[in-house]
Amino acid sequence: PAEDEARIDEIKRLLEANNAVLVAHYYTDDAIQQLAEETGGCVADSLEMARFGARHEAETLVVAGVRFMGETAKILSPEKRVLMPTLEATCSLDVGCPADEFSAFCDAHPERTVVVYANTSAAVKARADWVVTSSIAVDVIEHLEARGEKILWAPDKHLGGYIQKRTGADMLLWDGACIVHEEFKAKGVEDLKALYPEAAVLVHPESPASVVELADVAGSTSQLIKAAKELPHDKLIVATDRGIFFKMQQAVPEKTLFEAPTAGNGATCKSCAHCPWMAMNALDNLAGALREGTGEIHVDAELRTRALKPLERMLNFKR
Ligand code: CIZ
Ligand code: SF4
Repeated sequence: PAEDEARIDEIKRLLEANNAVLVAHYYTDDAIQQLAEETGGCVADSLEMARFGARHEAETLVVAGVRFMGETAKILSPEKRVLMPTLEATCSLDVGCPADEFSAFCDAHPERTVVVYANTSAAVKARADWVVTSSIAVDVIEHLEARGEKILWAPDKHLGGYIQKRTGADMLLWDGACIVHEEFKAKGVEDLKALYPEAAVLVHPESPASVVELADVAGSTSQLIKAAKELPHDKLIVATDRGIFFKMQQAVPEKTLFEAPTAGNGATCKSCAHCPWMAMNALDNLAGALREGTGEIHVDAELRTRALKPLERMLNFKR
């Protein structure tokens, strides 16, 4: 629509005028991902978003995603201004892991190495020995397991259980879940697979174990896009936020992508398989943030120093 065109032009002008770069997550709207691509920004998972933002020489980072992604950017680049289209965009994993309760849980298990998923607040990261994203989690836990360490893992129990199975590590799990991935149903995937037996099943391990078990490939968003390219299959059933279809379809224009069902009867619904918080990022509030400097992320200096350590461990980790 013409309205969107005008907004897009305005955002392009504002990015330039502010020496700003747009960093967008795979789960944001197509229009935002496309804008990030067209303006020299990046579209990525949270690990690559963090790396890109930290390396880029722009004075302002505009992070289209959810709150923890903006916080991570600020922790890694305190000298940069970090803006988000909205500060209301949170994550059920972050909300379900309050820092005080989490800290008490850690205190009760002092012998365990604390590994937290990136989808957490700065305060929770500050209590951790390691931060990991889903693209690096298995490698880091394998490394810690080989050193004989016992793990305390938070907050995603499905991802934690998956890593535990993959690595055999001794992991104590916090009871959190992603409201988007938790809705995928094994029965729905099986029914769809019965219709398209030649299709491969790609699953993000924030999904329940019963769904991950049906996967030809389980992995992070970036790993699933890579798998879409490498697998010989022409049809792919994909269990992760449908926002990923923008980049995945670009990567495999000739393949047919199916959204994994969030109901046992094979039906999908409009609000399922799409994160309501990612969906809060829009052209309007993105333009507004740049125009008015709203949605700026601040992280307390002392908290930042503590949260930086486990984040840097992740960024410096080599297999
Ligand atoms: O589900 C999420 O929020 C993901 C996949 C984040 C990430 O690591 O990119
Ligand atoms: Fe959090 Fe799930 Fe949304 Fe990702 S998709 S931001 S894990 S609620």
